[in-house]
Amino acid sequence: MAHALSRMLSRRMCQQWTPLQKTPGSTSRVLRQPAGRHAYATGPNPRPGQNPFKIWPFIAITLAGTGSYILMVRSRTDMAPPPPPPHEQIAAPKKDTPTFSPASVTVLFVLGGPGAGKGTQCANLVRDYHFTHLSAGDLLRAEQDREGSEFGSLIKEYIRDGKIVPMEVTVQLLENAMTATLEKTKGGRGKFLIDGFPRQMDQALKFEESVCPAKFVLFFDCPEQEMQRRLLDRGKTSGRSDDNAESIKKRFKTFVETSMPVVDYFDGQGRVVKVVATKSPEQVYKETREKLEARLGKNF
Ligand code: UP5
Ligand code: MG
Repeated sequence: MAHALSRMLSRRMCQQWTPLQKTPGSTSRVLRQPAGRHAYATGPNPRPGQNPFKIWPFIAITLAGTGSYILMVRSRTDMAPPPPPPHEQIAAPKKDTPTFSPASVTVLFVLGGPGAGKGTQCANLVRDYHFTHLSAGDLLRAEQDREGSEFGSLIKEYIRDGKIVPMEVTVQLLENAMTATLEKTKGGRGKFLIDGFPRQMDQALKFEESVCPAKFVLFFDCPEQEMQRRLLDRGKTSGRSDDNAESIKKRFKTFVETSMPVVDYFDGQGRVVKVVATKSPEQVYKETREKLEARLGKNF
């Protein structure tokens, strides 16, 4: 196209060009172009059959114009706001009332540091009291391994670094799991242990506002040294990407800085049942049952 354009331009220029003439009556000498030579041509005379016009200036102008246009379009694209990250795109619309009513659905949050024994004690409560156990960590690991998940690599990175996965993902996974469980029960009644969640204040507020208010938090209190011993021991066989010294250190930091304020928040509302988690699993369970019965009655 550039070639055709330059040919057309050079043809037009040929028609318009008039060789310099000596001005009649003028005394000054006018530089006369040799025959067949353009006024602005600087190179040697063209050979016969050779196009005497320089087409490069026109090509340069055309290219410069095209380049500026591309730059202008690009700068406008750069100015457009970037699309929100995928996890924000799945955020459920803000709701005025929670999906599940606490009148028909009982939710206990189960919190405690990494390795405090949350999963171990939840298994006992499921066996004896028919709770449905939903571990946020397990749901995230399942989503991470699900083929085709758009959050797989994001979850993998967050868990390895002991960071808290963006709450939109976790809240949605929990709500989906609760819905699926309740669909199977007649009358939609359910008792849930939500293990390892909420780990951050915004998660707590979001869940209670849009999914279901919790009855209280069951908190397993265990010192770091004991939790580290348990996790390193489990890490020999668990295959969990975060059961190693480096990840454990990061998990502890996140727990102290981000998750303990959640426990303190519920404690300030009189909504924490605290259990000492340093003894044997059986002893910890005994204390757990006693404290839950005291709070909920014998047949909770
Ligand atoms: N053990 C248990 N009780 C014992 C006892 N009394 N005496 C001696 N040993 C005991 O137990 C851990 C180990 O200790 C086991 O070997 C057990 O036999 C032994 P377990 O019951 O598994 O403890 P638990 O508190 O459940 O430890 P876990 O490692 O699961 O806790 P985390 O809270 O770190 O893990 P979770 O799976 O909840 O989360 C993992 C990651 O997911 C987080 O770090 C985070 O990156 C991500 N996440 C989010 O981003 N958002 C969420 O909402 C949740 C998780
Ligand atoms: Mg666990």
